[in-house]
This record gives sequence, structure tokens and C-alpha cells, in this order.
Amino acid sequence: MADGKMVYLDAKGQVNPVLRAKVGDTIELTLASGEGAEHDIVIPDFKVQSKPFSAASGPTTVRFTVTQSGSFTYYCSIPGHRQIGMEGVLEVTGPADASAAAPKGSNTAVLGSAAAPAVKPIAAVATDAVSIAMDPTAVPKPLGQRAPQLVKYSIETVELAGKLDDGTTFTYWTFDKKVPGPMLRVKKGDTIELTLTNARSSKMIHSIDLHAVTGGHGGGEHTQVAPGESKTVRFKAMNAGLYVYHCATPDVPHHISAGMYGLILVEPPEGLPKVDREFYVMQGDLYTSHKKGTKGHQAYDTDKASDELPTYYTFNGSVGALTKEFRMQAKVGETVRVYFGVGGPNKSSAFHAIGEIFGKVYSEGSISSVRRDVQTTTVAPGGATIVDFKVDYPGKYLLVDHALSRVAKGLAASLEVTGPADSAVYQPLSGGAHADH
Ligand SMILES: [Cu+2]
Repeated sequence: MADGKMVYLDAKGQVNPVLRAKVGDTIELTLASGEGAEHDIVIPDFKVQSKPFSAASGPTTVRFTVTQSGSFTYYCSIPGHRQIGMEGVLEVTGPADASAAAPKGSNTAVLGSAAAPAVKPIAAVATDAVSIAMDPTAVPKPLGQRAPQLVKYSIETVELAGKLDDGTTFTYWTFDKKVPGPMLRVKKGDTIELTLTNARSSKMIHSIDLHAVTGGHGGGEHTQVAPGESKTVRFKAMNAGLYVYHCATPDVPHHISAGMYGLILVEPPEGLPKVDREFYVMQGDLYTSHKKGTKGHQAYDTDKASDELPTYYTFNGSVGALTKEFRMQAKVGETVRVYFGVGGPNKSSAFHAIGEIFGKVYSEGSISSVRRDVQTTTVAPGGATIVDFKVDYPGKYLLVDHALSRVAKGLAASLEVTGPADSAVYQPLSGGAHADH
């Protein structure tokens, strides 16, 4: 890392050095890294592709002959590394007769095949893929009235193959193997000691930036953790509210999109009003190499992320997480609270419950003021909200982003309410098909 960028250094410490050679030269490049994270080098014009290397693997060497003059790009093909700086130039000069000797036609053919790669077939589905969907009922209990104290948390960052959709898998990057990561709950005035451990099996560096933290880039500045290592930060929860946390390691949008986000609730001293049920839901946008519904193992697509054109949207990490895998349930007459956040990385949510009104909304996660009787509330990427409502009538209530094209891309959650139907609240009069309760 140099000035916040990830780079190649030569023996003199030159950043992304220009490599120089003459046509006909054979080049031997030896690459090494002191980091746990893996890197590689590719030079597509000469079909060069090194093995991944890291501190654990030791150095790797590539050898190739340069057959044409020109300026050629080398870069690291590990996702995100080129975007944050691992890229340089190989300059090849040649005697005029050498380039003249090369038949023009064959030259063009070589360049053409490098510049226009065929559409990649999708990789086979990962047979070891596990569910990464976070249980929406995994909400820590209210803390009650207590004095500020020291709270210790340990979180592990884990990269793993996860189920994205029926017959489709994806390489998720996670906090504690779930998307979103664990919900944290502390009291205003508490001091939190947070240890972030990056699993030995990781290929990337990871970190945590909590929006509830003052200073140190929210913790992101001092928690850049290489595979197999741990780092600890201590901070004071100075402001009550519901806050997003996320990985802050470049390429940050990739780390967030791949699942590295969660919520931390900082309760005010008096706590929040008591409710019967609390749920934890987060929205994310995903960018994959192939369209939604393609069977196989989807790769992350940096270009689609850059263009902000998601192929999937999810609540709690995967398609169907909150419609099939987990059930959110309540009984008529109960009060329900949803801690809702948008990990993103890019898309806002028009959060809405079909057939319900949010009795109270703590807009933007701020507990200091409440809005009443809200139909749809906007939640920014890296933002959160708390919604409270009483369920007065049985049925299946869909929680959605009211940008409704996103439902077909995976974005829906279902709250099942059981109990007596009060005809004063709602009544179908034309005798058609009844609701399925
Ligand atoms: Cu990360």
C-alpha cells in the first residue's frame, strides 16, 4: 500500500515502474509480497498470467518473450486491485527492421484476439456453498436502564462460497459468515472494544468502519487486517441512533456488495419504547458477470458496479432469504419494529410495507425525533431507519423497496401475521378469492 493505493514496487521502491525491453527480448519477472493477501500479474498482450502470490506462497516468476513493439499494460487480476492502483506499463522498443519484418496481418490478429475476449461461460455452481442469509430475528435483547460500561466484541471476516439464488452461488465476503454481519447493540456512553480478525483462509485484507464511531475513519484507518491477523480499536458510543458498519478496504464497493455490512444500535440512556417483536433487515445491491437467474457460480463484475447497474438486490444477503429461508411472524395486536439499513453499496431504498403503514419512523436512524404515519421512507446507502407499527389485520405483508422492478431481482421480505380478522379494519366485499390465511 502506498498513499492509500495498492501498487507494485520495484527493487528501488519505484511505484508501478515502467518496464522496458526490446523486441525479441526474453523477460523474466519475479514477484513477491510480504502481505497475506494474494496478488498476481497479467499482461494480456503477451498472454502472461502469473500464479497468485502472497507472503505464504513465496515469490513467483513468469518468463516470456516480447514479439512486438509498443506500449502494453500490466496489472493485478485479483478483483479490485487494478482499480485501486495495481497497474503499469511495459514499453517495448524494436529495431525498425524487426517490426517491419513482422507480418502486419498476423500482428493485427494477435491484438484483435487479446482485445475482444469471447463471452465467458459461467463457472460451475460451488458445491460447498452455504447459506449466508442472516436470521432476521437475530436482534440482541434491549439493554434496559444501566450505567455506561465497557463492551467487548469480536468479529471475524470470512470469504466463502454462498447460495445467492436457486442453483446460483457467489463468493461472499462476510462479517461472521452472514449477510448482514451481526447486529451490535450498545448504550450511549458505552466504551466498545472491537477486535476484528481476518480468517487465515482469506485472500483479501478486510476492515471495519462503523458510522457510530467518531475519529479514525470510523475504525477503518486502524483495522486493515491481513489474513490470519487481528486488530483492535476502542471507541466511545457518543451519539444514540442506528448506524451502518461496513468494510472499508479498497475496492470498497466490491467488499460492501459482496456482503460486508451490518448495523450497530446505540440506545439512548432510557432505551427505546418496548415492542413485541424486533427484526433485523438489510438491503444490498449485487453486480454479477451474468444475469439474474443464470445457474452456476456468479463472479463479481467491476464494470457493472462502476456503472451502478445491479443484477441482484437482496434483503439479508440472498434471494428468498426472507421469503423462503426465514419467516418473520407476528400476531394480530402485536407491535413490530424493524431495524432496517442499506449496505448498498450504491442504491437507496424506498422502504415500504405492502398493506401496512409505519406508525413511527425514526428517520435516518435518528432516535431524537419520530415521524408518524409514514407510507414509504427513503434510506440512503450507508444509512438506516427504525420503523415501528402495530399489526391490526392478518395476512402476508411484503416488505419491499418501492422501486418495484427490484422485486424481480430478488428484493422482498415477508411478514406473516396471524389472528382474528377485524372486518372494521378491512373487508373484501365482492366475494372473490380470499387472502390465504
Ligand atoms: Cu473487506
